[in-house]
Order: sequence, then structure tokens, then C-alpha cells
Amino acid sequence: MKATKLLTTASVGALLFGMSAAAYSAEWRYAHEEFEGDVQDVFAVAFKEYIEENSDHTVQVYRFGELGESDDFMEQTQAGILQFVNQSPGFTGALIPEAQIFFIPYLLPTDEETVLKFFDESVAINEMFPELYAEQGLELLKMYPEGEMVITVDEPIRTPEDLRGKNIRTMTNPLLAATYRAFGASPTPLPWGEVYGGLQTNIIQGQENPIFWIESGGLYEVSPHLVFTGHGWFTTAMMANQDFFDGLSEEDQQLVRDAADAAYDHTIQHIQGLAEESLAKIQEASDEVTVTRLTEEEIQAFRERAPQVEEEFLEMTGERGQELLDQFKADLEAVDGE
Ligand code: 6CS
Repeated sequence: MKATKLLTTASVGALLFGMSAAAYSAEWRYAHEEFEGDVQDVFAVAFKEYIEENSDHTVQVYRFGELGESDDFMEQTQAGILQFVNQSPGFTGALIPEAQIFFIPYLLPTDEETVLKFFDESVAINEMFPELYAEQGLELLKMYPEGEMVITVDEPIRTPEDLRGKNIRTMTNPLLAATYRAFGASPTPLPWGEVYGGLQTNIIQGQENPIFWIESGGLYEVSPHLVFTGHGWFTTAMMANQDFFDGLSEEDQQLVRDAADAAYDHTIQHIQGLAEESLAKIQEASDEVTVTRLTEEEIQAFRERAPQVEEEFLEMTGERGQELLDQFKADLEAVDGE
């Protein structure tokens, strides 16, 4: 009886720390928010391949729907059931308020080269965010952009007034809701699993996402009017359970960091040109789709509502938010001037 109990305790321990009970070749679990071939999956598969090619460890990748919604597998990671997770600030913003900085509209430029340089070199991204995630028991390994945000709606819109009365789905963080309120819409926070059905049944009349996801999730079928407002980028983050990471040998910690670096480089290559390819696929698949690119003057009407969202960000995050925002802006200026 005692022996069985000991064995059970050992296997639970092994499960928690992602180790095989037999030899030291670990079996790690990694969950992300997307489907096969999508950007987070490209990252996860590249990470898995690097680990498996350079060690005896294996990585099991779980895609959207296999372990629940994003918040479910974040909880599983914090509990140590999963070793790695890719969760976007759109959802983490409820847990780490400072992560909502990505939802201050017009903070990031639309120019892809500048954005990519920013993610590579930013002190806010690469030094300040890891400390904020660590407070939640998470070892932040990478933050990376997936694509420019595009709004899809039930009819073409050009002004904040056109958004009045429309329920626009947002990811579940309060600042993104503030952004859409500022844009004139009625924000409706929902987890991903409810978006397609919500658009189909007209509970929501629009949403925002990068084009590859509008294509891959078939959102254009139920929300066919694409509007380029240039207000932000979909950003995501890949991390490990911190106790698990701290418990690894130095060699394995380096392996994990190198795998995250390799996956990042591969994913950044992958996203270049992806929006254009996805838009072409959408236009081939549907005659109903329209594409509206706002003029600079039209964008200005949205942009001038950004300061009130920045204000709300600072109300939610205080001094720490101010420090992060200052650094974020300094980092952007540094890459802009290069
Ligand atoms: O809108 C969302 O909820 C989803 N969008 C993307 C691009 N990835 C995953 C996320 O759940």
C-alpha cells in the first residue's frame, strides 16, 4: 500500500515536471490558441523540432480546442500540468494589466519592418515584460507579432459614427473594450470559441483579427467587410511554467531558450507576406468580401480617440504602466530613427 502510494506520488511529480519516470528524457506539453499551420502552430512546431533534434526530450503540442479555451490552458500551465503555453496579451491582459499596452490604438506603426525591429530590440518587450510575467509564475520566452489587425463588419465602415450601435467582439481584456468604446462601437468581450457563431447569428456585428486568421477561421464567410484602420498588431507571447523552468538543468534552460530563439526567427520569416497571401485566398473564395482601406484623413478620426485609451491604460496600471509605456515609446523611437 505504502509502496503504491509512493509510486503514485512519483508519477504525479513526474507529470507535473514533465519528466518520464524511467530515464531522463522529458515529455513536455505545450498548448497554443490556434489551428494546424497557423502562426502560433508554426512557432510551436519549430520549437518542438529544435528540442527533439537537439536533445532526448519530446514536446507534445496541443492546438485550440484540445484543452479548452486560452484561459483554460493558461490555468493548466500555471498549475504545472503543462510546461509551455502560447497565450496572447488579448487574454493575458486580464491577468497582467500591463500586457494590455498592445491595445492602445496607434501606438505601434503599420510599417512591418519597423514593427519587427521593435520586437527584436525593445527593452520593454525583452527586459520589462519578463519581470511582469514572472510575478504570475511564468517564464516569458518570446513575444512576437502575428499580423496587422483588421476589422471585419457586416457592412463597410469608414468613420467612428459608422460603428455606432454595432457589437464588436473583443478579446477578453478591459482595455480592448475601452478602445472599441472610444471608436464608437459597443464592445463585446468573448472567448475565441464563440466568435464564428456570434457573427453567424448576428449577436455580434464585427470583430478584429489579423488577415491570416480571418482566412483560416473562415470569419470572412460570416463577416465579409474588411476594414484596414491601421490601429494595431496582433501580438502574442510564448512562455513556460516558471517552477518547471527554474527546475531545469542549466543545459536544458539553454536548450529551451535556443529553441525559442529558433522558433521566433522561423515564425518572423513565416509572417512576412502572409497577410497578402491570405487576402488573395479570401478574395478567391468569396465574391461577397469587400476591402476598405481608410485614407489618412479617415484614420485621423480614429487616431484622435487614442489618447483617452492611453489614459485608461494608465488608470489601470499606475506607475508601472507609465514606466512601461515610456520605455515602449522610447524603444519605438529608437527603431524608427534607425
Ligand atoms: O481572436 C482570437 O481570439 C484569436 N486570434 C488569433 C489571431 N489567435 C488566437 C486567438 O484566440
